[in-house]
Amino acid sequence: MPPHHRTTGTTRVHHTAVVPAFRSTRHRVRLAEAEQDHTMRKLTIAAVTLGIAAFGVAVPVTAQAGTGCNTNWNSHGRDGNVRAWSGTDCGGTLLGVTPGNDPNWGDSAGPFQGSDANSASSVMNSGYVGGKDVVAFYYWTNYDDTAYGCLKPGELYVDDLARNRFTNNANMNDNIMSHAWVTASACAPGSFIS
Ligand SMILES: [Ca+2]
Ligand SMILES: [Ca+2]
Repeated sequence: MPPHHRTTGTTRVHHTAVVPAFRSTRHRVRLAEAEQDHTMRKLTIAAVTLGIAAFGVAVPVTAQAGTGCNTNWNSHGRDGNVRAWSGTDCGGTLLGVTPGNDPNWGDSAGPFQGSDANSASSVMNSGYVGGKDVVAFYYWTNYDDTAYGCLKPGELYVDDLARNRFTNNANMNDNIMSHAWVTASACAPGSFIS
């Protein structure tokens, strides 16, 4: 028997006083339940939102590990080469692939030619580790060391060169004219790109 029926003997006034109080309690319980449901929904929504936010954040954070460069890396792994692309995230045109050097990305010889100069927006170092395993990218031709940026093999790749500057402070995007394999010790502190 519901508790409000255990009012036998009490006055009508008391009874009517108890019932609204009881209803009120039930109502509060329902409200509390509804509130809990609502809270749960909000938590669920918050979790979903957080998930989306985390995903959204994860992309830029691992943008250095962009999907294009990541996919390209996985297709060959460490194969002894340096690569450069006209677009960001190892996209656009693959300008060149080589285990060697090229003193002029704008001439008609070697792995990089013609319009390859001043065009690269992403680069990859999948060279073998040890010795001259760092790729120095130069602002000028002929490995002019007044302006360069060094990419370590452990960095794997730079998916957007616009984040980096040569040692002369020029932005590296669409500005590389030559490259050479060098030792890490040949690169100045602060010249490493990522
Ligand atoms: Ca470009
Ligand atoms: Ca060349």
